[in-house]
Amino acid sequence: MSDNTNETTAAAEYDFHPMWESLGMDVPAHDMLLGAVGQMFGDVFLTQENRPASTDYLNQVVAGIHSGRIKEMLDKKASGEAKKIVGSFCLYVPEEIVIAAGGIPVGLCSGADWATDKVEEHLPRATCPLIKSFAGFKLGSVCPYIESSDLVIGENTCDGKKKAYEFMATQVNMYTVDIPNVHNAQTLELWKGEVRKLAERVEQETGQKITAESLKAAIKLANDKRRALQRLSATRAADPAPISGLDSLLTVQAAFMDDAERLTGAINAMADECEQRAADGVGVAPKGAKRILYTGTPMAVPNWKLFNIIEKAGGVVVGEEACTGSRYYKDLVDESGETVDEMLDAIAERYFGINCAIFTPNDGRIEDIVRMARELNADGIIDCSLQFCTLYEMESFTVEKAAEQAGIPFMHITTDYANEDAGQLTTRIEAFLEML
Ligand code: BJ8
Repeated sequence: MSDNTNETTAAAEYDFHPMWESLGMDVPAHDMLLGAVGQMFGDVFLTQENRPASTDYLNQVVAGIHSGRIKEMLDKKASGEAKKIVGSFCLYVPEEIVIAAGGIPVGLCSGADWATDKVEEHLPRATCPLIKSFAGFKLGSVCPYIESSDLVIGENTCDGKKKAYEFMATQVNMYTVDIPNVHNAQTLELWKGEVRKLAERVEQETGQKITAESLKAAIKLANDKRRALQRLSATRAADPAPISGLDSLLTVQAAFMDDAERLTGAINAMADECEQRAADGVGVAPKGAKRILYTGTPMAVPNWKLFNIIEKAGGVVVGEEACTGSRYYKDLVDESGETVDEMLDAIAERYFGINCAIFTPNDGRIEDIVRMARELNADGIIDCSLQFCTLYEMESFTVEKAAEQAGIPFMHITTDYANEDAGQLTTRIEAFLEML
């Protein structure tokens, strides 16, 4: 296990341009993208006051996100330590299966507009920005994760993604998993079958059989990461909150890209520090700052817009009921299975509990929102949909009703990746915080 700090120091002295060129990327455009993200990261994250010192690890992750980390993965492949790099866009794709078959799982969701004109030659203009973004990153050749992915796994979730994957399959080596839309005993069986088919497809790609031993180790690795995230999340119930929503969001975003074992160590160090800060009454925001539970669509890197607005307006986000939040870590895979079959079933069961808005009804999500708001002592709920996301837009009415019944102030926001509405959002959020 290498030390990330050393790696990043080395990364600063290393010229990654030949690596990006070898991946077929548009290097000048990519330089521009990296420059913009670096600037944004500085403005959003490094201006926060009283951050836990252990969040320095996150700075290192961002510094190496398109450079040192990509090299690390490619080196692992070259040395035979890893067989293939496998990209995905959704929480429903089990990382345990990829790891157990010798692959490195990476998240490909993108949180910035890119090559929109090219995207609109293939996808409608009125498409959710997350979908347009991953298509744009591919068409603009600026994402080293998608360019280094040997296999990309899509999933039949929302209509936009489903249809966009038909286009993506013309661009990359793609396999799509079918996800049921209702939760019951029959659909669970269907889903277990899909998980098995996926395992076979990944094995075929990596050329490595999943064994009971490799699957057990992969389950433990992913569960350890979730346990660390659960610890960190629990510290956020304290007032003052020991860590910002921005840094918490970034921690989960990092979990889709960084080395699992190294990141788990770093998250546990953050949890240690935040437990101590909570005990000492040390916070990132003053005691009494208005506490927000975020719920809604996922926020892929570098979509930090809404959290930045909330926290710059004096609020503090204390939890995220989202795929870039609690849904990623709240449930563990049962570790008692001994055979590959038992473990694949346990994986299927765990992932079937992810409360994506494609499910109808989606009562589990509503219950989680109210439970989390109470457990984390939230003063209000901000529910956000990316523009043109019908699922989360429609479900926001149910969320609002549940918040009302629970007596928790609620606000719904629809936004995209552009900055045009930032001023208007700031005004609305300031007014919401004021009334809490
Ligand atoms: S399990 S939430 S990661 S599908 S925002 S692309 S839903 S139009 S991302 Fe998701 Fe998996 Fe569900 Fe989670 Fe479509 Fe909506 Fe866009 Fe979305």
